[in-house]
Amino acid sequence: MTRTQVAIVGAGPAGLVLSHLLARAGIESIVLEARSREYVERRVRAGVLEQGTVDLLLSTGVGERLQREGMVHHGIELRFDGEQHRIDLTALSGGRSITIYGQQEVVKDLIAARLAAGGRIEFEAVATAIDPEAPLVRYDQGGEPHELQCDYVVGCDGSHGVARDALLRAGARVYEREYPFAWLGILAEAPPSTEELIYAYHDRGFALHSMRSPTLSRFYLQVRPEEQVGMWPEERIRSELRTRLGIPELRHGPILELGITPMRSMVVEPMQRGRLFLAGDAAHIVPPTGAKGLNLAVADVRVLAAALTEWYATGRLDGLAGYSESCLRRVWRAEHFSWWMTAMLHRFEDGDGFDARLQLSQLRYVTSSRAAGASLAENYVGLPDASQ
Ligand code: RFL
Ligand code: PHB
Repeated sequence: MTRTQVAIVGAGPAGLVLSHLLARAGIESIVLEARSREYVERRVRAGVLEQGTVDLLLSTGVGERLQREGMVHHGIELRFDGEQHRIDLTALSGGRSITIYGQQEVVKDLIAARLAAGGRIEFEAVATAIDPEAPLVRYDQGGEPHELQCDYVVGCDGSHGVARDALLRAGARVYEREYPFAWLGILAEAPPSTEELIYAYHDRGFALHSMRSPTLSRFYLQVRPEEQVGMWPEERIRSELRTRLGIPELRHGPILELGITPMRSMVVEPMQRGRLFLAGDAAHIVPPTGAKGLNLAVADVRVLAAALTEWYATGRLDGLAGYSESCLRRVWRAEHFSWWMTAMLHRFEDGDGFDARLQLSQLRYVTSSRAAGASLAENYVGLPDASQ
């Protein structure tokens, strides 16, 4: 049996940023992570960091490599019906921008910083049960059962972890939607064929051209949810990307990673009961079209770290009591934006073409009206708290 102040389940961006912020405030935590360090450092996921996320990492001393290697982008491109349009994010959002820097790089930087500061992350430690009353976390590591006692438990273990179920058993409820498609994610050793991200609406389905570095391209293709990666040989992927993105001369190279992700929306309300809190994907999932998931995870733990710091310093509970309400405003704004981007850019089963005509009309509107473009831009770069 071990004891700490805050038990954190999950070493993704939510758990690691929380542990980092708490340590800076002098609060002790232990992070339990089901997978190995190598596995979490290699897991390819998100790539778009909002300015607020970047600012937090920089101002708390874990942004040195991010500042050196991250690619600052001031716009994105929308392609549809043979047309190309740039959304000038910076001009339309009052000077904000996004940074392209792989999620696994953020995770690597945070793990290195925590371990260098003497922080404790237990890898290959699988949480099996959470008692929100005690509170404590039971976990298995090295074939042995263990118990971690604490003042608070924070579930940062994603939507398939144990914390969400513990909160639902304690009376929280879940709101969910599934979409009738998935994304095939492709990481290729090829220089990007574009300077800025391209979101393409096409008769054959949505496609996205993103990147990780000057030599690594990241692509996504809309596929049916039941499809398997084996149905996508390299030549089929390349041909589909060329067609949907409208780039006949698309640069290609060896495919390093391939995976299929179903698309869904999910919110748990409230995000807290007693001494158990949820943060990040454990509490909410957005379809990745709005690039919001990682940014929401960081926004949650920023609020939680401030509330826990207040509690340990003064014994005041206001911050902790307001955690869920404060996070859910941002979460539902991001849920709406992600659903809206998804609905605008993907092909749906659409008998007479009514939906497609609505989508094209919406795309023409956001690319020709300054007001509509500004709405997309300010949501994409991240809204200030006062607007949510
Ligand atoms: P994570 O990163 O899933 O971390 C959860 C951790 O918990 C561990 N775990 C457990 N540990 C101990 N015991 C258990 N019982 C456990 N069960 C699970 C897991 O091993 C894992 O290490 O959640 P977190 O920290 O909340 O972070 C959320 C983000 O990872 C997620 O929202 C983003 O990746 C979503 N996302 C994107 N977000 C963005 O902001 N911008 C993007 O451009 C973006 N693109 C994406 C994405 C997600 C994608 N996929 C694969 C879902 C693109 C894709 C394709
Ligand atoms: C990515 O680079 O992985 C990425 C970019 C934009 C999105 C989703 C994912 O909307």
